[in-house]
Amino acid sequence: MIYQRSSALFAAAQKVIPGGVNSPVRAFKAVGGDPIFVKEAKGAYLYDEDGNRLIDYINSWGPMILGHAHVPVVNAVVEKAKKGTSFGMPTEIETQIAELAVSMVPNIDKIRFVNSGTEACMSAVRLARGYTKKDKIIKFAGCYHGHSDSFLIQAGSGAVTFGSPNSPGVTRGTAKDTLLARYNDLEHVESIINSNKDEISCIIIEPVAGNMGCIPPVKGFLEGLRSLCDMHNILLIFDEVMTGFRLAIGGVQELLNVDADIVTFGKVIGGGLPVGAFAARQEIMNHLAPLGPIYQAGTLSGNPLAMAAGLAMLIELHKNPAIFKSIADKTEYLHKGIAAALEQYNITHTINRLGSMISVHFDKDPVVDFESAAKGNNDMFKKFFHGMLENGIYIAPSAFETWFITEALTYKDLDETIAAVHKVVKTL
Ligand code: HOZ
Repeated sequence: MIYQRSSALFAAAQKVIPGGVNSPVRAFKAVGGDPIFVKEAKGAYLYDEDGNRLIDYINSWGPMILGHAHVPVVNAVVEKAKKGTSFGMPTEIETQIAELAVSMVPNIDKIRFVNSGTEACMSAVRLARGYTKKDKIIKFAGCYHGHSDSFLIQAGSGAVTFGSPNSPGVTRGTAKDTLLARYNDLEHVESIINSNKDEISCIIIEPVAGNMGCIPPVKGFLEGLRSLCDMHNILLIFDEVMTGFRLAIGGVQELLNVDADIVTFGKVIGGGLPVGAFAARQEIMNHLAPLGPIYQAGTLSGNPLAMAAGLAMLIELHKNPAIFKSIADKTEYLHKGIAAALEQYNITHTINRLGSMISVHFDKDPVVDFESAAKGNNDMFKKFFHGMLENGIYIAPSAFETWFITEALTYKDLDETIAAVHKVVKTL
C-alpha cells in the first residue's frame, strides 16, 4: 500500500503540533513508521488520504460500536447543529440522555456530563475524596484513567507505550496520594489498605482493563474489591469509559454482577463526539455543586451536538440489545481464526478477550496484569502490526491497546482479516 500523502501530512503536522498528533499513541512510535491520516470512514472501514481502504479494529478507541458515520447518529448531530452549537445554558436533551442512561445502568440515580473520559475520572475522584473526606486513592498499575495528574502513576495506554507511565510534571504531593496496586491481586490491595488505615477515599479500576491490552478480572477479584471497600468505607469507582454501553447494556456492573459506587463513562456514550460522564447513587451525586460543596463545571458540558450524538447512540443500543451478543460472537469468531493461524505456524501467543474487546499478546504466559502484559515480544508485535496494515487491516498501533469490535463488521470482513493473519504470521 502507498502512504505518500499520509507521510507528507505527518511531516507538515510535526512542524506545528507536538509529535504531529493530538494524542501520543496515534504517532505510531511504538510500532515505527508514519501514522495514517484518515480522510473519511463508513461502517467498518477507514479510507485514508492515499485512497486505501482499511478494515478498522480501533473504531475511535471504542465509541464506534455500530460503525463509522452511523446514519441515526449523523442525522441527529446535523439536525441539532442547525439550531445552534453551544449555549452554556440547560437544554432538554441533557435530561433525555440522562434519563435513558440512568435507566440502562444499574445502581446509579444521577449522572453528570463532561467532555472526556479524563474529565469524568478526575471529577469522580474529586467527588469520592469530598464525600469520604479522605485524600488517598488506589489505582492499578497499567490501568489508564486519562491524563489527569493523579492517574499518571504507572499508567497504561500511551503513557506506558512512550515510557512515561509516571509523567514529569506530576508533583510529588499528588503522587504520594496515589497508591499503586497490582491488577487481579486482591491480597496486594488488602495490604495497601491495611498500611493506610482510614486514609483511602476510593479505589479506581477499569473493571475489565483495556489499556494494557484487554485484561479481564479473574474470578472473585471485583467481588473482593467490593467487600474491601464496604469494610473500610472506601468508594469503588468503575472506570467504564471503554466498557460502558459496550460489554453489556449496563456495562461491567451488569455483566459481572458487581456494584460500583461511582461509574465513569466516555466513548460509546458520546456516539463519537467528545463526551464523558460520571454517575452514582443520589446520596453521593447530591454532594456536587450546585447542590453540594464539591465543585465541577464546564462551558461545553452537556453540549447539544454531543448530547444529540450520545442520545441517538444510546437509543439504538436500547432498542436493540441483541447487538451486545452479536459483537461478542464476532469477536469470538475472530479470536478463533487468529488463534488457529498463530498455532499453525507455532507462534507463541496469548489472546485475551471479553465481549467485544480483544488483544493479541506475543507471549506464552497468561496476561493478567501490567507485568505480564509488558513482557510480550514487542518486535513481533511491530511486525504483526505492519503486516496487517499492508494487508488493509488497521489494528491498534501498540501492544498495550485493545481492539474494539463493531457491529458494522461482517463475517466476510472477519474472514478477510483472518486470511491476512495467515499471510502475515508466515513472515513473523
Ligand atoms: N490512549 C487512548 C487509547 N487508550 C488513545 C486515544 C487516541 O489517541 O485517540
